[in-house]
Amino acid sequence: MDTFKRLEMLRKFDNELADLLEDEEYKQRKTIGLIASENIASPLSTCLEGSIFTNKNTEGYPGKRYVSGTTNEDKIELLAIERLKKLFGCEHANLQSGNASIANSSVLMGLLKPGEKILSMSLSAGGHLSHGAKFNFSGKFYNVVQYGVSEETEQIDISEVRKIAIEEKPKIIICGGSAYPRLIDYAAFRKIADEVGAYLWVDAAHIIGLIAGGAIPSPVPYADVVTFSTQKTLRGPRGCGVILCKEELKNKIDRGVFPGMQGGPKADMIAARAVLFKECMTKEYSLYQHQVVKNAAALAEGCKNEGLRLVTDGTDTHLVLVKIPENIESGKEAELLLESVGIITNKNLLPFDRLSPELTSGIRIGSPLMTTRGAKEGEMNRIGHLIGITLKNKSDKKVLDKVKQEVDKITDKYEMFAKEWNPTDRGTIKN
Ligand code: DSN
Repeated sequence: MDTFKRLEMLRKFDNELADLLEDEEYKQRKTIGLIASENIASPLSTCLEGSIFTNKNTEGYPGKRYVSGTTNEDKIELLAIERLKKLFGCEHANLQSGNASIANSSVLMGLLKPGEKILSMSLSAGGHLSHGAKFNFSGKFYNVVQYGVSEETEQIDISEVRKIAIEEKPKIIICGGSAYPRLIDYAAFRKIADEVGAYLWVDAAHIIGLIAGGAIPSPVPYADVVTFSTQKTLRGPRGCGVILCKEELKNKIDRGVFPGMQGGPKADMIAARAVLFKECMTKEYSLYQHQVVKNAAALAEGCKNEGLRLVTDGTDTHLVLVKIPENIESGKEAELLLESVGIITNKNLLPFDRLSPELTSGIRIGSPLMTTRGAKEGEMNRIGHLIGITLKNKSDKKVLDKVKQEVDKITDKYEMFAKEWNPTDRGTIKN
């Protein structure tokens, strides 16, 4: 149902919520969205999210449900799994988890006993809280050792990872996370995992769309397990955690998800992802993902030309980590200042950060959402400049007003989902 029809129905019953829906639609349209984990969900998948499939209980797996009447839902789940296998060349896939943190917890539940050892990247180096942060399920129930990045290059030091792995003999090694802008050497991680007899798990939540579109290399040939969410670069709706794994781990992984971590999955969520995976195989999708990478490089260049310093001095992906300049006290101040001119970012810990996670010394920005709206390198470069101008002139109302006017003009130029990325508009669906 489109926003207009939803609004019409809501207005008859709940004005408060109708106002908020209307305001959200306006806000998303009139701001430059740069949060690296956000995107605009594909209309093909949102037409199934919240559809009639939401009425159906499907506890269990296709052919082994604990309820009856699941014929269509079985077909859809099997189709989604087949599409995942084709898209990523994996041996097995599970897409029942309600989100990627549940998928990540299910991997631990399926492969490890409580107290066994995890080796993962620390949060400040770009890891994720579900990889063993002390306040998360993973940190409370498992024995966690972590690696960071080199102080000099701000990138993973693979010899340091090997040293820790040999000393600590983890049962599982995790790479990938939420704030690492560079490519990861999966072959080197595989070698270390084999040397110490550990599973290799790649959390590809941020970069999975780039992988699906062939814009960066895939971890699937190297990893025992790959997990991801569907709302980031993949460009699906929020929610749904996917686990890809080797055939030999199928039963452990499936049991880790159900009954290990959750009960019945959402059938409408699975249906929406099934069509999304088909969309991921189109030419438009691949072009989009290559554009995301080019746009992130242009955004990084724009920031650098304004004198801003970047973690690792750039990016290989969709994501850029900006160090706040000296006149700004924290990432939090930068985030609020940028929001005041209509540029949406998030404060982010940097490697070796001296500030708390509530303040931070950096902001994280990314190109997926504005690329979905249709922006190309020239616009992204300009947006990088606007970030620099805003941060450098935090007390100059005239300058900030001018930036705001430019943000208005930029956002007016674009639809929420550019026609060029929609395979049904272009009529070129393959397969
Ligand atoms: N992992 C968090 C992020 O990267 O923003 C939430 O999805």
